[in-house]
Amino acid sequence: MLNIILFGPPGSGKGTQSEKLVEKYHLIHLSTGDLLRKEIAAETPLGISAKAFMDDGKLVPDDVVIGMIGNCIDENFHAKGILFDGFPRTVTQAVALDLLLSHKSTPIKKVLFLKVNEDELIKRLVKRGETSGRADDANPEIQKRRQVIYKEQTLPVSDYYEQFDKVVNVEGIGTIDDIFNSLCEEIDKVSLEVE
Ligand code: B4P
Repeated sequence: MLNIILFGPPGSGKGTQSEKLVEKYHLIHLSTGDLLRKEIAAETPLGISAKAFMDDGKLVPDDVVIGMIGNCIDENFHAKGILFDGFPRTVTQAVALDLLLSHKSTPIKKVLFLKVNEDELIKRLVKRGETSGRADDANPEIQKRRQVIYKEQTLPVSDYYEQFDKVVNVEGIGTIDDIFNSLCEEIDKVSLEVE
């Protein structure tokens, strides 16, 4: 399977690029942000507990997210590959993901790290906030908190995958199409190995 992680800070364009990548490579798109927002909209018990964390700019607890992703991997085991968007966001989640995939003998092939500086991230999220209706976009203080939490809890995930030589840095500033092309170049290198 062609299993890829799209990694980067909040607002780096993971969701934007994922939509284009899954279409081109016929991958399953697993976005924990989207899955959690669906649970919230359906007012499930999981959604109700996740909402408070997300609205506050905090990460949803690992056990909740890992359980949710475990079910999705089981359901999509026969897919051509999975694009993980916004997951893993902690080293605990990364270790759990490796374990889940090792049961299926289908490891992560590459971690594509979208590099965007903090000023640009805040600019993008303020703009997204004008239309998204997301509570975590509405407040600059919450946006700053998300960037702090990213540095403390999520950035170490790239070191975790670095030890297995899986991380590739991709410039995340530029036009959406140029960034997409850079990501495709990297995926093409691994997709040849998978075929
Ligand atoms: P997510 O839904 O994953 O979203 P995100 O990090 O805010 O944004 P993303 O990087 O996808 O950026 P986008 O394409 O929208 O997370 C939301 C919350 O869910 C988390 O804070 C957390 O609470 C919870 N959560 C999710 N996963 C979790 C997990 N694994 N564990 C625990 N909690 C979890 O792009 C941003 C904006 O920039 C858009 O408006 C876009 O149009 C614009 N943009 C994109 N590319 C651009 C470009 N090249 N130039 C200019 N603008 C661009």
